[in-house]
Amino acid sequence: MLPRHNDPIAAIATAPGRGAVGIVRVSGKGIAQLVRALCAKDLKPREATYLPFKDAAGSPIDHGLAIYFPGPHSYTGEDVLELQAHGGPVVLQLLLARCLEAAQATNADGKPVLAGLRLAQPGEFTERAFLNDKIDLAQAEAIADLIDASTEAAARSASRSLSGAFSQEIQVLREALVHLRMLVEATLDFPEEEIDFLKKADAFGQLDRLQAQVATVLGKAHQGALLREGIKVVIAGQPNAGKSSLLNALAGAELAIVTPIAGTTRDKVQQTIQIEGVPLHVIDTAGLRDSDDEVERIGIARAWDEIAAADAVLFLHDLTRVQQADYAAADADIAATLQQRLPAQVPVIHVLNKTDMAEQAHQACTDQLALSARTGDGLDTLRKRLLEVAGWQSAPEGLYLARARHVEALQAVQAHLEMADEQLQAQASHLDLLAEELRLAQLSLNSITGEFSSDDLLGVIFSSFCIGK
Ligand SMILES: Nc1nc2c(ncn2[C@@H]2O[C@H](COP(=O)(O)OP(=O)(O)O)[C@@H](O)[C@H]2O)c(=O)[nH]1
Ligand SMILES: [Mg+2]
Repeated sequence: MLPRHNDPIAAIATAPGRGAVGIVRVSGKGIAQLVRALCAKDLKPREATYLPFKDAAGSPIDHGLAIYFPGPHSYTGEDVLELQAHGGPVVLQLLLARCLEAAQATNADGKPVLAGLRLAQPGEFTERAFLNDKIDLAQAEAIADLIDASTEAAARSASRSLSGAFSQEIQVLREALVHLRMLVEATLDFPEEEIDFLKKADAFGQLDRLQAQVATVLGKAHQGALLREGIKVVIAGQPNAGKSSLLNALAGAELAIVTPIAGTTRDKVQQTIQIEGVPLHVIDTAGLRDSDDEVERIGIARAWDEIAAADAVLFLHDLTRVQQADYAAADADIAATLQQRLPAQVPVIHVLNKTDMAEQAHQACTDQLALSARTGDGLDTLRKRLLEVAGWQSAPEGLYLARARHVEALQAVQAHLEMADEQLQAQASHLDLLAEELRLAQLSLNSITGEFSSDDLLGVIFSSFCIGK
């Protein structure tokens, strides 16, 4: 464990700015003396006590509630003190400074009241909770995800992950995997009987069932990751096709400027909308055409950058102009470039806009959608299509929030189990290779809940938290 994990830490736990209440939090091993120095009395564990928070000279900074949670029954698993004061930035800064100062002061035996108390890094309280086995890594991530949740569905699923629903499923997979590994490792010690022994012990069936279970969990994790991260949808097309109008219609607000003048949109405009709780980051771009205007050209280059990073592209066509030869030719050029620049798995949805102006009702073919950004006709079909493209299967009950990291780890587990399966099915099975694949599968599985995680990974995860959490 890094030495910094032993220091006592302090931080303002509430959001910066003004609020009715603000909280300063201290965590460390053996902070009872600091509690006494700050509160001028011993506090009953986990009970709120109303008292003055005094500065070194004895005059009150504020009055408020102090709560002492002796470890291990606390958020971090260490001793924790929470001071609830009025939520002004200056009051809280003074209170925080007072904690640091009181910790440095020496007591009767000439030692500091609480040696080494320092300001906490972002996420450090939660990191301690993880290191002290109060929660596993997937739950720690769920705390940040709950705080960051942008939709109700995301918040509810994060809360389910936090209470351990996701970790529980990983645990079930791990037990099945460990069982199979024990079987294979035992067989390694008795090479004569090898494969017959494994057959009798139903190793084939166990591996099959495990693969099916992993596939189910992966499916759910994928949905959970979608809820957390959403997908990036870029609207592209020629000038005046109605791209900005479509963004506005989807967002239900006038975000992008709409005019009949070609080349109005020069820089990208982005808005996150939600459909059934799934966040979609929709990006309106400059119309694609050859332009002599320097600013517009930069806008068009940016549009192509956005398109290259999209999860899905809405390619807009203006129904009032599709019959014109030069318009159709320019659309064909864009389509060709799209095909060149986009990875094969990124879907392009062709959207025929301005149905309200089209002379005859337009029959869209299967890979096309017809709508009117002006009247809103056909928008619902587009929304459904976007959810399909995102891979959203309308929320199964009990969904938990997951991260791309979890999905990748489960995919790695799946790949190792497939290789293990190949070894098992092979004419001349190499049991040592089989054992190795199962071991690697378990390492990947463990990385989700943090049974095995490098300090680097922990650094990345916890540094994205807010300070005081
Ligand atoms: N009739 C009709 N006009 C539309 C529709 N969508 C956009 N327009 C008009 O087409 C013009 C260009 O729209 P805009 O959204 O700025 O196109 P962009 O250049 O692709 O962003 C504006 O005059 C819009 O009012 C539609 O669905 N029906
Ligand atoms: Mg525009």
